[in-house]
Amino acid sequence: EFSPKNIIVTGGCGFIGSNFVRWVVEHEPGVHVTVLDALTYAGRLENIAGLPGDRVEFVHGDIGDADLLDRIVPGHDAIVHYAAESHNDNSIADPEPFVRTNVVGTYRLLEAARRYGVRYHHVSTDEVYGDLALDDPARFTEETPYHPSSPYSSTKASSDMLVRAWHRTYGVRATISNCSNNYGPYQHVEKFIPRQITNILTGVRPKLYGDGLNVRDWINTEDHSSAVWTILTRGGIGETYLIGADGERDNITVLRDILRVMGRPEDAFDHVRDRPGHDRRYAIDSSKLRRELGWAPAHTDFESGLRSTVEWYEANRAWWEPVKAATEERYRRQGQ
Ligand code: NAD
Ligand code: TDX
Repeated sequence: EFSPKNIIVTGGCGFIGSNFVRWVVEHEPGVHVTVLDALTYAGRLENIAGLPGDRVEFVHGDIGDADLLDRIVPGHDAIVHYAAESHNDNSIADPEPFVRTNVVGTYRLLEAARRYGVRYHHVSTDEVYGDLALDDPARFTEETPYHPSSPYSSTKASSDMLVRAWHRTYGVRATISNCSNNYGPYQHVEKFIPRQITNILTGVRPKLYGDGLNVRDWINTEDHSSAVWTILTRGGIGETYLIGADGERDNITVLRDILRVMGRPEDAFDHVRDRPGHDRRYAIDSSKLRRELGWAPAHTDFESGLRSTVEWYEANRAWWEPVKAATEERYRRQGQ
């Protein structure tokens, strides 16, 4: 077992990265975290506010800054790489930052891991596998061929390929995880679940793309964090693990769940323009991770997870209200 004491978490001020930072502080008392984050529109220092200063240090910077990496990487045992441009709709409107951060940024981090002999864990997505048909009984496994659809997923697929090559060619001690759709607190209001919750809270009708039959495989962020820690400490070097919690649901069902939890009629939403190239279905078979590393999700009751997520957005209006109007205005211009 690998027991890192000093880790760098890139993107630690975003939705999932900040959950991982809080998870490590809570569960691994001997570990110090350096958060490296550029604080883009998606990164907020308040996402890691209140954590003890002797456990978490914040460095404001870009993963693409090789000189900065030369200054901060030495002395760390591991890099856990979450930083990315993460939203499909943004990647369709303007792919350039996705190539810069997801591809070139990952390249810079891999080079730093190679120079300083640091263990590297790469956080990726199930979207690299493309999509499945609604009536296909198959789920993604570690052997599924890559077939990304969007600018976002193609840049994540590219970054996974770089990791594999840097492991095989240069011996970088790397692992990769590909996780399904996350939900929970601190998720940006551009994403499906928080967008609809905050629409309802601001008197706007929820917006469903296309027919709403697209299926996503939902996992609570807490379970993603415990899985990444498991892979970082016990995963086989050079291995890939799929992370998922058997949470397949179509979008219209999720939306009706949100409306019901929030006491609204189940048909109080609008159908809007579909996402170009919209993936039909994602589904994860996470049996390798469960069988080989003994991981299991702890938050498998989607309805109760959704309820606490709704409560978090109700109780934390000051967190999302400042960015809500501009996010909706961007969608409105796209007919969504
Ligand atoms: P997010 O958009 O909420 O956060 C991204 C974070 O990265 C932000 O704090 C941002 O400031 C930072 N960042 C962006 N560009 C940077 C750069 N060049 N240098 C340094 N920091 C930078 O994203 P998220 O939803 O938390 O996703 C985190 C990771 O998990 C991503 O790699 C994403 O591909 C992956 N992932 C997400 C999901 C999901 O459902 N959201 C599922 C599977 C995998
Ligand atoms: O307003 C909306 N209406 C709607 O119907 C939005 C924002 C989305 N949708 C649909 C599109 C998708 O089928 O809901 C589904 C989920 O959409 P997103 O929240 O944008 O997530 P998705 O595109 O599935 O990608 C997410 O999961 C995989 C993350 O954003 C990625 O970072 C991750 O890799």
